Amino acid sequence: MKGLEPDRSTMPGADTTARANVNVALIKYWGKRDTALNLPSTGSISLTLDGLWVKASCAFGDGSVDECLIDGSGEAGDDATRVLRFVDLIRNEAGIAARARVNTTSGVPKGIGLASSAAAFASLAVAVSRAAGMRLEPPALSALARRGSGSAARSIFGGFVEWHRGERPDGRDSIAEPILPPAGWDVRMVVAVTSSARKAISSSEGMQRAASSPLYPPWVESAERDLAEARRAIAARDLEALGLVAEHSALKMHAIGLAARPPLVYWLGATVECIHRVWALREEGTRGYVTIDAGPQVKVLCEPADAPTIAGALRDVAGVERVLTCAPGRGAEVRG
Ligand code: 2P0
Repeated sequence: MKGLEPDRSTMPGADTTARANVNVALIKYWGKRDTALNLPSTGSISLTLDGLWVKASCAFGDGSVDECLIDGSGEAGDDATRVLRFVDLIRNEAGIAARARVNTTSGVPKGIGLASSAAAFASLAVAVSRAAGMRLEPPALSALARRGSGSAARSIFGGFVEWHRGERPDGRDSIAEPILPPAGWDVRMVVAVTSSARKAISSSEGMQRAASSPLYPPWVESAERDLAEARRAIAARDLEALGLVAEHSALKMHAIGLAARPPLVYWLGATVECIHRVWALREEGTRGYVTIDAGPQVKVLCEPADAPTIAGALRDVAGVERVLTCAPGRGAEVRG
């Protein structure tokens, strides 16, 4: 990968810690043009959120095997396999052979559609590449994080972020870039958790299933229009314009699943109730706009002043377990 210069000041063996926040897509990534490289069929636009983070530490040493601790557990499993495959990729890029000790701690509930994999692979990209002696600029870190989990490409940056589809088969141009820093537009994302159960269908599997839907080609064809509308709305700090196109992108993504074979429905009853509650508030003048990812949680984009009203209304919906309110967050960073 271009730009991967060895960092002479960070010798292999040093322990490096990095932290990254989750992001929520306003214009969704749903489907891949290359599954091995996590190259998306369309671009996407997201908001990185404060307070929902994953921390990763890595050191390379002379152990005989790689070690991976996830939230204090060293058990082998799908998550550890995925992390160690990512470590392997970076080790190859760095041209080293040493074994890795990796430790991740999550401040986000995993596997419930709160984008923990985005924060995990963004923090791992930073920590593991530095521990391996590389010093990568943010665009190269974004391309690297994407290999772990597509949406992780966006969590390298804070605030509003666009991840470009790219045209190249090798994915070098499929990287994210910041649109507005966290302080550029103070909005809130209210998150209603309707289930803490791990989802049955992963995003990767959901995206494969989406390809069988007759609504998939129109999704790809309409992506550029949605992206342009969102870019314009962000530049103008126009909450209504951004909210309406974000809501449209999310509902269109879930409509693909309804029409897929076999069908895919991530929503629960409480998910639908939350949508109606937000729309009812909007009729009364409290502006909130819904987005939903690969799970049953409902996220609502709004002005800071309206967040308490929206959070209170969602807390009252039967089936809502808890409600969080997040401000725009920072990009991935090295922590001492
Ligand atoms: C997004 N999602 O844009 C979309 C919307 C979920 C719904 O990116 O297979 O965990 O690792 O590239 O990044 C979640 O998918 O999937 C996701 P992989 P990822 O945020």
